[in-house]
Order: sequence, then structure tokens, then C-alpha cells
Amino acid sequence: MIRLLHISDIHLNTGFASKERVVREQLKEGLMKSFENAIHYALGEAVDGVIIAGDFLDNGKVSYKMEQDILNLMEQLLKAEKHVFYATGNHDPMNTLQILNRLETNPYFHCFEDDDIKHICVEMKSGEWLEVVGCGHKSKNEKRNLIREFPRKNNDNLWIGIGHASVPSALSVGAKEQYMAVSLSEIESLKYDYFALGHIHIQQRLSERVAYSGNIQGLNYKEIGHKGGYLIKLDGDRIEMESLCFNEVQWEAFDFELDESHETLSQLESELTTFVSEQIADIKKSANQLVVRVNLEGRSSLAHSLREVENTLYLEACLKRIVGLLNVDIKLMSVNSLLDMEMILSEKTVLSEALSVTRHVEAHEDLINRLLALPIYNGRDNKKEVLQKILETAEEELIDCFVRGK
Ligand SMILES: [Mn+2]
Repeated sequence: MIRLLHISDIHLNTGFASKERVVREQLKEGLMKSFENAIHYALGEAVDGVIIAGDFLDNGKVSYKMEQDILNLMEQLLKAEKHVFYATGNHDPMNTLQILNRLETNPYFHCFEDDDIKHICVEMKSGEWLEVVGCGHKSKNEKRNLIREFPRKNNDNLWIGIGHASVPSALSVGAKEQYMAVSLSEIESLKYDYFALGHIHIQQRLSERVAYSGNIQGLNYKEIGHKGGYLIKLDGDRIEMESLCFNEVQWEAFDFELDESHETLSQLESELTTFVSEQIADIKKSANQLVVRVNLEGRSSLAHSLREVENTLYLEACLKRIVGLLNVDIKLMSVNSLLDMEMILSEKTVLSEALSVTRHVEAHEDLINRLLALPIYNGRDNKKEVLQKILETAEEELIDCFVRGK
């Protein structure tokens, strides 16, 4: 049996520029710690090798300390006779981490650095032979489907493939840039025993033998929940996969509905404290540190006070301290004042007239046509949806303007 740890997209030197200094440092340390967690796992378990499927680094700016930390962890693995299979990605193309060249002569270190399709055959401790086919990214903008050129499995050895590539059918957050795009059926036609993918940060098994390990610590609020890698066990024609958790810091986001019952900020603070504590009760047992965003929605008499930045900053600080979090962000999604809408609409005012247009825009065909002819809609194919969104916002702005005299 061959056991491999598959990780990818560590983005080790991400800057987290939007966060304040203390939080930024802790997020960066968390990334290194998450990587360490993965390496320590590999050292402690009967793992034959570690696959790193690209974007190990976020960019080419690597501090001396980080270089030394990386080298140190890699050397621990190699000393323990664990193979390292590292393929570069779009963030860490060829020559990004030159310090690893120093490991080139180590028989346990295998780097798939550029666009050459490398095919190696490695003898494992069990005496089994593992054939590994992979390639890296020669530049930051590798769009060619190099995986299509990989050789098909043609003997009884165990074969794995490694690539940092987009599979268009995979689940991703928003539209992710397509690098080395390859279809699942093309990968499957290679008949490998396992294909380790990197690039998409959501862990997912695309088929029995093709998977993205996901990243090992979230980088932003789109990347919530546990993060880690896969333990792959290959035994003859059997495959077993286990999802593992390595993240040191965990990102979470929760929606909180405001209503007329929230009358003072201090009352809101105490309700938010209880709410967030409840939401994270189970998560906190597994993650060491949490970064939490609270999305506020709804109508409340506190809308105005919440729009004052110093008030939300203070609320964030309170939540962070009381609940014991690494950081809290409060985001006003759609927070609006309490209003008697029925009354506003029933009155005969400019506002009620304007609102009746935004609410029943479909009744004004010529108006729609004039609006859609505006330059902001040029080249958009979902014009009506965009217009609808703008009208929804416009309603709030109209009310702000007329009722609150802004
Ligand atoms: Mn990538």
C-alpha cells in the first residue's frame, strides 16, 4: 500500500494587506503553522510522500526567515525518507522559490517546475513502484492544456498525476481564472490511480480518483470552514481517501437579522455576543483561532448609528474581546431604517410617485429602454438583472433623500 498526503494552494506568504498589522501577522503565522501541521502529520504517520500541487507560495517575495522555515520543514521530511512531489502553480511559477534548488540532488525531492512533462518512477519503502507524472507552470500565465499531453498509464505500477489546473466543472467561489484548463474526462482517460489537483481552494473529489485538496487555511471570507488536505491510500486497484484538517486560523461568516427589537447599540452588542458565541460553539473546539464576519441585514432604528464607522469599529472590538476571536468584521449588507412603508406609499408625495416607478418599472417600457441604452450597460448580457439591482438600491436612496433630507 502507498500512502500519500495531498495538499496544495498554501499561499504561504500572502500579505493580507486589508487587515490591520497585528491581525495580518497572525494570519501569516497561521499559514506557516497550518503548513507545519501538515508536515508534522506526515512525519507522524506512515505516509510515503507529500504532494504539493502548486501555489505553495503566493508571490516571489519571500523573507529570509520564511525561506529557512520552509527549508527546515522540507529537510525534516526528506530526512525521514518521505518523498516530496512539488509542482509549481500560477502564483509560484518556475524560479519563484530558488532555495529549493538546493534540494535538487536529494533523491526524495521531486520538483515539477516548468512546462516539461516529467515522468518519474520511484521505489517506495514497501518495494512498490510509484510512477508520477506532472508538470508545473513556466510562467504566471500558463493557459495551455498540458495535462492532455500526459502519457496514459500503461503498466501495473501505481500511477499518480500532479497538476495545478482548472477543471471547469469543479465547484469554485465565483469565476476563477482558468489556468491549464483541462476537462475531468481528459484526466480520467489517463487511467491514473490518483490525480492530485491544485488551484481551486475548495476541497472536492471530482471523481473516485481525481481531487482538489483545497487550501490548508482560508485566505478570506469566501474561504470559510475547515481546510486541510487528503490522505490517499492506494492498494492495488483500491483507493481510500480521508479528508484531513490542518488550518490554524479559520474564517467564518454569519448573517444576523436586525429588527425593531434592537433599540440600543449596547443591546445589540450583547445579542451579537450571544449569537456569535452560539454559532462558533462547535467550531472553536477544532480551530485554534477564528476570524469572523457578521453580515448585518434588515431594518432597524440603529441603521444610522451603525453607519458611523467608529460605532461598528467599537462593536467589532467588543465582540473580538468578549468572544475571544482573532478578528471580527461587521459588514452592513442591507441595513435600513425602520419605516412605515405602507404610510409612505399611501401618501401623495414625490417620494411615493418615485417609489411606484421603481417598484413597477415593467409598466414603463420606454423608461426601461432609455435606461438600458445608458453606457453603463454596454457589453453586459444581464442588463435587466443589473437594472433590477440598481432599482432596489435606488429605493433606499430615495427614502434617504426624501425622508431624512440627505
Ligand atoms: Mn492557482
